[in-house]
This record gives sequence, structure tokens and C-alpha cells, in this order.
Amino acid sequence: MDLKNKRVLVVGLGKSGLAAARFLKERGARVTVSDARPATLIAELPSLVEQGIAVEAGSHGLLTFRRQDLIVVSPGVPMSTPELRQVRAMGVPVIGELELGWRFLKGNVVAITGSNGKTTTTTLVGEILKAAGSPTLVGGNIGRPVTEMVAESVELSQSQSQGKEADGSDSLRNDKQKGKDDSNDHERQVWSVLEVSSFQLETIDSFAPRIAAVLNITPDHLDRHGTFDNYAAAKRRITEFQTTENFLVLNAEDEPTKLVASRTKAQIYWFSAKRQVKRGAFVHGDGIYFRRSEGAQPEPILPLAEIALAGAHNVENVLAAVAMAMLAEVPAVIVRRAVAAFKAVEHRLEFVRELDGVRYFNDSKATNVDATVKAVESFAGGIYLILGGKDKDSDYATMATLLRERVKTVITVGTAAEKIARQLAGVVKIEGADTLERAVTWARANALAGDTVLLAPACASFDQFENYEHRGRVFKALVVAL
Ligand code: UMA
Repeated sequence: MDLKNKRVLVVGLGKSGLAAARFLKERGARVTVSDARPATLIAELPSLVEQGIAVEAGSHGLLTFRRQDLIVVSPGVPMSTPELRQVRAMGVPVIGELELGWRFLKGNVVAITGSNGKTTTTTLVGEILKAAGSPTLVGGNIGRPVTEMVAESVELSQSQSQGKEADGSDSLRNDKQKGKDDSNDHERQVWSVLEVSSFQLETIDSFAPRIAAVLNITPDHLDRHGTFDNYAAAKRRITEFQTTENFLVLNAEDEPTKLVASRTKAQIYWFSAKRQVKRGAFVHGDGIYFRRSEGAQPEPILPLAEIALAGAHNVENVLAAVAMAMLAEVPAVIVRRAVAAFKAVEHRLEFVRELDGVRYFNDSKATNVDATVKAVESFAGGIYLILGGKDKDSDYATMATLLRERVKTVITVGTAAEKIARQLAGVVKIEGADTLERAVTWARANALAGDTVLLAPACASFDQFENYEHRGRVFKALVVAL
């Protein structure tokens, strides 16, 4: 793709837009960016102008959009934006930042989507590939724009091929020898492991990962996609351009995910925590197995007891990661070691410490009721659950049955405290603490050996914190200080 002297508009100037604008400029494009925010709120504006990038701020202008050879959109910008709709109808090509980065990325790509578990699974696959000695980059929706990964993927690929030339391994060995020396070859492959969202998948038009996975599809982002069907259709696009050379890993226990199987040319591998699958990763007895082809003997990968991540949903994430790692030809013994060593991604059911037999978990990322339900389901009972923060019009009463069964006391914090107490009155014991500090102190004074103190607040954090990461860090510091 030649970008030299092309007029390219980048829409949205968050992380993705900034990375894309710089990427395009470095490749000789004539770049304009357009962001709906007023200029005074765009801190990077002076540095962009200094780099020769034109900036349109405050609103999107149709004229700016019409003048382009290519438009690159940020994930947060919907395709229903009127200016985009109009110029697309006129034939101006519109792609997303993921598509742009993908076209330049070197090496193999693994892409993971799903409504829940994306970040944990993406991080775990990255860790396994690193443990196998492969130069590995991790990015995408997880927080690193793909256009920002390109230069590193090119450098790593170049140094890998120089390494091959230097030791003559590629030219001297005949094909048969090469086949035998698989593990060595594996170490030399560069991998990019990408978490991809439904937003990013809406704007691809050639993105074809070597290995793709759909973990699950449950209602999310309906404000953007309109209907569940539209949302599921966006997720399905992960396989749209895959070929018969590629692999698609799907959850055999999730109906909307199973439907993706009928839409692919890729080789399908399944994962299931409930039953054996024809090809893929599954739980059998106390262990995880991988079956490479139909009718083949399953290969034992690791005992379930070695998984350090808490929660039944994490067994599914591990299964998906095992399938992807095995398809990337990582030796089973390395997969086992890397899975066992993988604790948790920060703020996602992250174990903080055990004190006098009480275990403390930080799930600050549980910013909605569904995520809190998953967190609570991860423990059999004896839970002191910290709930609250900024309410998002949620219905906390939907958790009543589960909380009655497993939670000893709900400790409320933040501005949603009163609503939570009202909706859960009579269901479970409620203690109003207002701040995290008081919540942790109260839990410490009341929890007994064998109990669990869980921050899984079902609310946004913005009433008392900068973001969920800040909230999680404050919680951990309080727990560590006990
Ligand atoms: N903007 C416009 N016009 C619009 C809409 C937005 O100009 O119509 C501007 C905003 O004023 C703002 C910018 O666009 O300046 C924001 O762009 P963005 O929302 O695409 O955000 P980025 O900072 O580029 O972050 C994006 C992803 N955000 C979203 O998908 C909403 C990040 O995922 C991702 O980490 C990052 O790219 C790097 O790839 C975040 C996310 O919440 C974590 N994702 C959703 C999720 O996981 O549920 C999908």
C-alpha cells in the first residue's frame, strides 16, 4: 500500500488516531485529522501541527471528508457518522486503524475477540509465545494501537532473518531437516497477538489473522450496534477474510459463537469445558487436553489444578489460549509451564493477598452487573462483596439470587450506594462504607478465615477515582497496608 503523497484523513484523535496519524505521516502521506472535541481539549494539537499534520477540531466537516484519497477511522467513531456515510457512498475508501496497521504488520497474527475474557486470553497467549522463545508483540484493543506495533514487528522480523542467514540454518538445511527442527524455527517466528473489538472489526476489509478466536458473544455495546444481531455480525467479521490456511478457534458451549462456524473458510478448532471436541482443547477429568485432528489421540496439556487464575470462566480462557498456542506449534510442555505461571491480568479477578486466612481479590474491571456476577460465581461462598461507584442505570436486583447464596455482606461505596442498598434490601446484609478505605477496614474486622473479600463493584469509578485502574490500585494499596 503506497501512502506517499496520498491525502489521508484520520477521524478521532484518541490513542488510535494519534498513532495512525504519526504512522501515515512517516510514510509520506498528506495527513489531516478530524476530532469532534474542541481544539482547547486536544493536548497534542501543537505537536501535530509542528509535524505538518492538519487538524480539524470541534466538529467533522463534510468538505474535509470529501477531499481525501483514504479515510482511517478510530474504533470509537461509528460508521453511522453522517460524514462517513456520505463519502463512502461517493466511493472514498474508509478503513479502521486495525486494518491499516495489519497491512504493514510483519510476522504472524493471532486475533482474539469475544464479549468477555479478551484481555486475559490475549495476555496469556502472548505469555505462552514469549515462553516459547518467539519474539512476541501484544496489542490492539488491549491498549496498544496496531499502527504503533508495525515498526517493532518489522525490526524483529529483520533481526530474525539476519539471524537465520548468519548461522546458515535456512539455506543449508534441506526441507526434511527443517521439518525435524520445528522448535528452532518456531523460536524465529515473530508473532503479534491482538485483542480486537467489535468496533475495530466493523472497519476491516482484508484483515486475515493466521489464528483467530471468538471466545463468546453476549449482549454488549448495544448503544453503538443497535441490535444484538448487528453486534454478533461485527464479531463474526474476524473470520471474513481468513483462508483455508488459517485457523479459527471457537467456543463449543456458546450458541452465538457456534454460528460463526458456518461463515468461515478457515480450519475450525473448538474449545469446551464440558465435553470432548473433535478437534481442539477440552476438559476431561481433571485435566486439559488438545486433539489435533479428528480421530487422533488427545494430548494431555496440564492438570486443571495447575491453573493459577481464579474462576470457572478463566478455564474457558485457558482452553482457548491452549488451542491457539498448540496451533502456533508451541510444545505442550511450554504451554503447561506458561499457563501455570500466569497469575491474572491486573484488576481482573487479581489475587492481592491472604491475611489470617482471608483472601482479597481486586476485580475493579467489573464495571457492570454481568462482570460482577462472573466474579461472584468464581467463589463458592463466604464473600464480602464491595459494590458501588458511579451508577450506569444498572439493575442490581438481577443479582439477588446469586448474592443471597454466596455473599455474607455487601459493603457499599460511592454515589450508587443508596440505590444498591435499596434494590438489595432484604436480600443480603448491607454495610454502608462510602469509601474504599472504610470498606477494607470493615471487611478486615469482620471476615473470618476461609472468607473472601472481593472488590467487583458493578459500577464505573469516576465518582471517586480517575478510572477503574486507579480504583484497583487504591484497593490493593489498602489491602497490602493491612
Ligand atoms: N471522536 C470523534 N468523533 C466521534 C467519536 C469520537 O472525533 O464520532 C473522537 C473523540 O473526541 C476522541 C477520540 O475520537 O478524541 C477517541 O477515539 P476512540 O474512542 O476510538 O478511542 P482511542 O483512544 O483511540 O481508543 C481505542 C479503543 N477505544 C474504543 O474502542 C472506544 C480502545 O479500547 C483501545 O485500547 C485503543 O483504541 C487502542 O487500540 C478501549 C475500549 O473501551 C479500551 N474498547 C471497547 C471495549 O473494550 O469494550 C471496545
